[in-house]
Amino acid sequence: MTAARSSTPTEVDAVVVGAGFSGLYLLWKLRKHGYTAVALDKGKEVGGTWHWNRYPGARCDVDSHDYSFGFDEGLEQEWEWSERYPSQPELQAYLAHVADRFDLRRDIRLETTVTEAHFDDDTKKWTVRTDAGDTYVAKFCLMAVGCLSVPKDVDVPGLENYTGPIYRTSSWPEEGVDFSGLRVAAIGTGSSGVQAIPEIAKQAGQLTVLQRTANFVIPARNHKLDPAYVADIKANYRERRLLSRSMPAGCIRDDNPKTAFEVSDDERRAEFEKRWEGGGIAFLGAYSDLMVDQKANDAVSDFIRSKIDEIVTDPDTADSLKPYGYPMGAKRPVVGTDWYETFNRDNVELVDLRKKELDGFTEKGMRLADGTDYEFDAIVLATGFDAFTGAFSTMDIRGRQGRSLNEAWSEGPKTHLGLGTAGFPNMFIIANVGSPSVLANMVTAIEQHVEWTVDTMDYMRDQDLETIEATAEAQEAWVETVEEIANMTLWPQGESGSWYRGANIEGKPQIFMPYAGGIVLYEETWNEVREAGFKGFVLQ
Ligand code: N01
Repeated sequence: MTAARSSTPTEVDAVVVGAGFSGLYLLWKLRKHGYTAVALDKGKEVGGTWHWNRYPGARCDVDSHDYSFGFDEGLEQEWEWSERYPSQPELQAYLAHVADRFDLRRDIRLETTVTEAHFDDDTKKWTVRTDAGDTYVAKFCLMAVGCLSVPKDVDVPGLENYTGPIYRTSSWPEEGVDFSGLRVAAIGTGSSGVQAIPEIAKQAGQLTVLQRTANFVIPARNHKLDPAYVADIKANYRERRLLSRSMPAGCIRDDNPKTAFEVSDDERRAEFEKRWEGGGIAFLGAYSDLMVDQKANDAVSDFIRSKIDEIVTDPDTADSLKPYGYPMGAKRPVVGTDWYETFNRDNVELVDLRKKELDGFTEKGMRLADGTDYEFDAIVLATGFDAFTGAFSTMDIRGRQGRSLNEAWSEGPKTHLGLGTAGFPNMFIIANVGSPSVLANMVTAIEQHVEWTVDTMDYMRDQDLETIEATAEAQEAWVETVEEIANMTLWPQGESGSWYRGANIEGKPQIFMPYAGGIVLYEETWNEVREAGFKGFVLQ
């Protein structure tokens, strides 16, 4: 607990919780529209997810020029992305540059964790308190908290017995870690583990990878950007942004309109090969039915398994690395560099926890159920997040009549369009549960929400309205819509426990949280709601 900074409440129009992509854009937009605002963030620097997840190899898997703000032409033109996919240091530098360039820092309080946000039924205002002892009073409470900001508790048996250093990808030491010559264990083979493990393997003396569920890993094929390519993008940036907004994924992807079985086996294989060579998430656009038709999904899954056989020299290891039991894409597809190749290294061992049970961690390492002992000099955890709702549940958020959000969401998070929730007036949620968020280019999804939020605030100001609040009926209907759309796809399937539906956290209510209809349909829905006088919201 930090010492109290001020006891007198500061009154602003809006409190923004978070200073990552959403928080920064909100601050910029709010200021431009004449609102006073403050953004509160627990990090030492702006950047949100890109501040915390600074493990070796951390990188986005959306093209740099699309995973960036489109609100200012000067910013677009002056910023130089150096690689196809932006690395964490480059993204962190970009977001710091945005904060400086637009003088946003004067309204940002870093190393400040929001502990509570309470709505007052009489004043119709939110009181937001922080661990720094500050109190803010605001008409609007804007949740720019990110979908993956609370690391998942580690449920590895006996980890507390281990006395060596434990590093988490989600809060990597700023000074980095030197693994040279060390015996290292890595747990977790999702996007974070798949990026960190090949980098750690290059340094460590011996690396033991503990894998529970194998993932479908597509090669990234990251590379330096050609100046002529960049010049072309910059010359036509507006068109590119508009095109991105017209694509369901919120970024430009060469999606094939054909279905997987309307072509010959040879043509299908050639398409998969071409996309495997091209790298990245565009692989998912090989056929339009990969995420809706099990047979099409089996075809692409078999293709990836055949690639694993081609790359990994030891057949047992190859077998362990092959994912089964869920459709490709039902868990967030993973994009990696040298992931499968890493298991051909002499200093890397894969322990398949499906075949070799872990008895538990010991003071110096771990013991498998067959009695094999391992000693490690360090353990790396890449074990995921309490996604979407995690950041909300760490704060004491209370709406009308002091009702807590945790209680309101005890059966799972319910929102109308992902923007607001019944009983919590003037609390807007940015690109999180109930909206395209993680199933689209996050930056495009954030831009949509920030624009709609501030437009709504403008409307309320013009009409002299005090509150906006989702109705319980509208949010029940929206939760159903989100579920129905997800059920048209293969996303909700699979025994793998995806964080999309909270299945990676024991006891968490399982509902499919992101909206799977894409940003275009989503925008159409918002436009209809808006034109019908904010249907499903009560304004007064
Ligand atoms: O987390 P995850 P992540 N024993 O939940 C394993 C984004 N992201 O941080 O599948 C053993 O995906 C768990 O195993 P299992 C992206 O959206 C993007 O890697 O539960 N293993 C799994 O392998 C991504 O989806 C980028 O069986 C245990 C892993 O830990 C999201 O963040 C980069 C375990 C967790 O994987 C989250 O990715 C990084 C246990 N007790 C992240 N508990 C890019 O843009 C958990 N696991 C490229």
